[in-house]
Amino acid sequence: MNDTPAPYPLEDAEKSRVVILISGTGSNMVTIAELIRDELPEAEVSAVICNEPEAAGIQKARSLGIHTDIIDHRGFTSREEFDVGLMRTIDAYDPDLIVLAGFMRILTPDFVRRYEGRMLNIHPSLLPKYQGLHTHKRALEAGDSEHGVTVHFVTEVLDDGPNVIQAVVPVLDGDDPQSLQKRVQLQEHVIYPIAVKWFIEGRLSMQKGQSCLDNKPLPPTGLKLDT
Ligand code: NHR
Ligand code: GAR
Repeated sequence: MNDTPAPYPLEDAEKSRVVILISGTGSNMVTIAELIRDELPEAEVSAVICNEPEAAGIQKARSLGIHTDIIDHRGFTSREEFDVGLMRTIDAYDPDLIVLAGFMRILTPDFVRRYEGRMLNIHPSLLPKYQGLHTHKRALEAGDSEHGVTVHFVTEVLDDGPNVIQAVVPVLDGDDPQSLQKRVQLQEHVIYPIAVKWFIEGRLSMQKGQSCLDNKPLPPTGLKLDT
């Protein structure tokens, strides 16, 4: 990884390699793949890996000319076996960064430890609020006036790794989980590319369990964008 632009086009072997894990629509994957294609010549998306054979994101990755691997978790006898299969596939690409983009399987401690410090996730809430699933419904039921989305480093405990960046959105009268999700997703497509760019440029790191930008600790919320 370079923090100064190369004076000549990089050979493929010198590029930072990114592997993106998805389970569904793949809209975050597309924004990150386009960012890397258009703005980060020093990086490449080596593969998109998906655990859902029917996911719409697989075709989107192929249309972008990205290699895809499908690893259906139902073909494994346990979570551990699935994660071993996933690790083997990932390691074949020797990635510098692993991006969880709507990846819906909880990962085992052995898996997370292997990639700690180089695995990011986007979670649709203002972490530490609403870890786990159904975040939009939970924010509405709690009567929150604000909701949002967080990019964080992945650690062993679900949705608990240090925050990198957050975007806040208002909750509006008449919102349902779907309308709120749409507002949040627009911000996902803003903040995830920022975090990935920082990482590829060598500016973002996890040090002693904290997210650091240019070697300075970020606040516990991560960088906070208010919209
Ligand atoms: N794994 C670890 N160890 N740590 C994290 O922070 C992780 C993780 C795996 C995935 C993404 C995540 C989120 O952002 C993520 C973060 C799936 C579930 C879940 O309950 C929870 C959180 C996240 C992803 N999955 C069910 C399971 O049994 C399956 C649900 C389904 O298939 O729809 O794995 O919130
Ligand atoms: C995103 O909204 C992401 O925040 C959420 O899944 C969606 C995937 O959309 N992640 C989770 O809920 C993790 N538990 P996408 O496939 O279009 O990027």
